[in-house]
Amino acid sequence: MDKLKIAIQKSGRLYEDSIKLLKDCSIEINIGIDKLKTTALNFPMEILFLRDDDIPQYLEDGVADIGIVGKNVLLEKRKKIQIKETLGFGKCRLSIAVPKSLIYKNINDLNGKRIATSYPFLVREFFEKKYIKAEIHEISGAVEIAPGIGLADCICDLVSSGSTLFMNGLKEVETILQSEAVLASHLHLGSPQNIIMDKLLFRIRAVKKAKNNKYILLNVPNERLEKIISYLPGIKSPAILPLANSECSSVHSVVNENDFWGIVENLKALGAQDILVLPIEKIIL
Ligand code: PRT
Ligand code: ZN
Repeated sequence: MDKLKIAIQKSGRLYEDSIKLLKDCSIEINIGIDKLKTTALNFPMEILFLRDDDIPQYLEDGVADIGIVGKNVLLEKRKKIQIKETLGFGKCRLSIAVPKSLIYKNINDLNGKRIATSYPFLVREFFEKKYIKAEIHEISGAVEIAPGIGLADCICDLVSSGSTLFMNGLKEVETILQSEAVLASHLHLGSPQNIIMDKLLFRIRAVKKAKNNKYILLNVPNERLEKIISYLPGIKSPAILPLANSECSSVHSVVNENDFWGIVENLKALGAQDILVLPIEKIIL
């Protein structure tokens, strides 16, 4: 039977979320002890566990059909592969940081500096666009210690909370790239693999949409119904159900996470009562 081969990180920051994404898509997997590869129990999929840096090459070669990898790795490696979907986890930014004591006015202050990074291609591309001439030193790990040991004047590395920079006496001055995990694919998938990938993408989009939305139920005095409904989006429009108490109705709707608190405050101010908020597992439109 034809299977779709998906490459995910063997261990590290993207591992847990990648496994959870498959689980949220109702794909069951048994992870063996050696954790090199495994087969999904209820979906035509084989899972390969790899180092994240190797995933773009495997995708270009077609050893894996699709893979989950940080956009930062994917763009740095410059392989011929295609991004199919952003996944909303593994969020970080690739930034330039300088010692706190350095007075930094603008990007021209980087001219003539030595910069340590594991992302030489992206840094070079950024500097070329900004007409900055700097010396790029490629190093593979612990980039943040480079200025402290005299290896470089500044660094370019991934940042999420900023605490690593802070602990190493550095400050973030320029952001080169906003990154998150993406699902990428080989450029020339066979027809069965394409069909399976589309099925997976359909599930991933339903899961992503559900994560960004909440199901909301509220009781509304009938005389306020019209006004309150004007504040509620819903997928098509809110549902209204009569209550045993004929003076009130129950209103059901779906609200985007980003607008949620603003909408709830308005509803409350307009007289909505007993507001219940529930997570949504999947949204299929
Ligand atoms: O073993 P393998 O090669 O597979 O893994 P790895 O060690 O190369 O990568 P890993 O697991 O550290 O990261 C995998 C991916 O997670 C990255 O390619 C990014 O897409 C994403 N990601 C998200 C991050 C971070 N956030 C992150 N904060 N990757 C690394 N960091 C590091 C950063 O390099 C720095 O050392 O965390 C430190 C900064 O974190 P803060 O919170 O102190 O700012
Ligand atoms: Zn890596």
